[in-house]
Amino acid sequence: MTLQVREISELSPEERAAFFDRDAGIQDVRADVEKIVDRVRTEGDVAVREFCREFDGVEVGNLDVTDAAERASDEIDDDVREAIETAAANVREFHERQVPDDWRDSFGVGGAANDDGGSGLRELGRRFRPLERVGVYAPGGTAAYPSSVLMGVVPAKVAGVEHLALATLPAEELNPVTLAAAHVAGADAVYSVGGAQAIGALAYGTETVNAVQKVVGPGNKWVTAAKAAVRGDVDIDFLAGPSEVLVLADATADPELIAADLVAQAEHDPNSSVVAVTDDDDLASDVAAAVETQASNREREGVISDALENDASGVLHARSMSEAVLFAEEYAAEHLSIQSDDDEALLDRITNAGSVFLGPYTPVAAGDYASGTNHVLPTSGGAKRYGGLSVDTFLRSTTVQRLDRDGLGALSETITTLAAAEGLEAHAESVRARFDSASATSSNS
Ligand code: HSO
Ligand code: ZN
Repeated sequence: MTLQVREISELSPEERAAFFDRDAGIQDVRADVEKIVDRVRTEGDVAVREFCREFDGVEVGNLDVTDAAERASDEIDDDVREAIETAAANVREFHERQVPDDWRDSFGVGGAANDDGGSGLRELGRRFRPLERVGVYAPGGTAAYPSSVLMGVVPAKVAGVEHLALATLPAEELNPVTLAAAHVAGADAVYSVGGAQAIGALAYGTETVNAVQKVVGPGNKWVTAAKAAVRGDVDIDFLAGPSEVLVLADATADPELIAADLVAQAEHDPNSSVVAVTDDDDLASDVAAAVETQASNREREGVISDALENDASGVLHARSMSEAVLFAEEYAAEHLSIQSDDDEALLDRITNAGSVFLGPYTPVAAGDYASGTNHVLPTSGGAKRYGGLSVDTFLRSTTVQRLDRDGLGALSETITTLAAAEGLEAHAESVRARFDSASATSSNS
């Protein structure tokens, strides 16, 4: 496998589009997935068991394996348990910083545009309350990701979610490391079910599985299509596709380290995309060469080479760092690594990225596992519109207000004029009533 360095300015419109039109690839399974989800909704556990048998070749015994998760953390190797605990602690610490405080403040009585300094009260605020019931999906088969369990469960528990259910695909045996991660992270229930049927079970509930208000977490295209199918009946985080990374680098960067990060994310999935963009000719060819050498020595060489051959992967040469930044902005990568001795200045010019990694000692794998940031991030250009999993994902906000007589008086004309303009007389009347009725005039509060 040889990696060609390409000039950004010489890419054809189709080649450019291939970089930017990445998607979760769920179209071809959508119709089948809708049928699965529908049968789980109407038939419950029976359908869940049937689909686990049919699609995953697994005979599910007990669907509820919460007890097994409790035991698992005693059964795994000490060093793995300690690594889970360290990672969980760092993820918890970072997400605790995100918990917003409720607040209430007094604003000027006439409104922001018309503050006459009067004495009336216009008190406004916001409060945040956790969702009560959330489901986290974690792949648990051959590609089991205990780290994704931590990334879903820990922030939800930090937000205050009372009942956190984890669904994970049973392979021949449940992955003990995934189960232990669920326990360490604080999951309240663990269900042994994967695939689209797991999402249906979490969304609608079955005899065994409690229905949740929101389903989050990454999965294969069946899982992602199922999240698309239940969206609306329950909330979801977002539709995530295969992992991606874009490295923005200049002549000061180390090509071996860039290549290492590209190969690392390429080992996730044959459809992963990995890109390096630089204004330096020599660095571009050194990165391409280093990727080839490193990729050929890896256990997951097959997956890696498929990902490298993806139309949305490659080493690109830009005529300037400005051109490179524009490309990165359009790409809107899940992970953006900036390798330059002027990285903060480049970061200032970036808006679209799920998670940013600065400097030679900050590999993407640090965020994947243990530094504390979340690794459930927007792929496929989603970073142009939303961010990754955070404490906010598990909260709903409510606004609160109180006006007094003078406060409402200062706003009454604005309200009644707009109400009249909308033809909503009763709205206007509800304001006037405060000043007409005897009870309202008896007090000023
Ligand atoms: N890079 C993946 C997360 C992951 N990496 C899990 C290793 N394990 C998506 O951000
Ligand atoms: Zn990764």
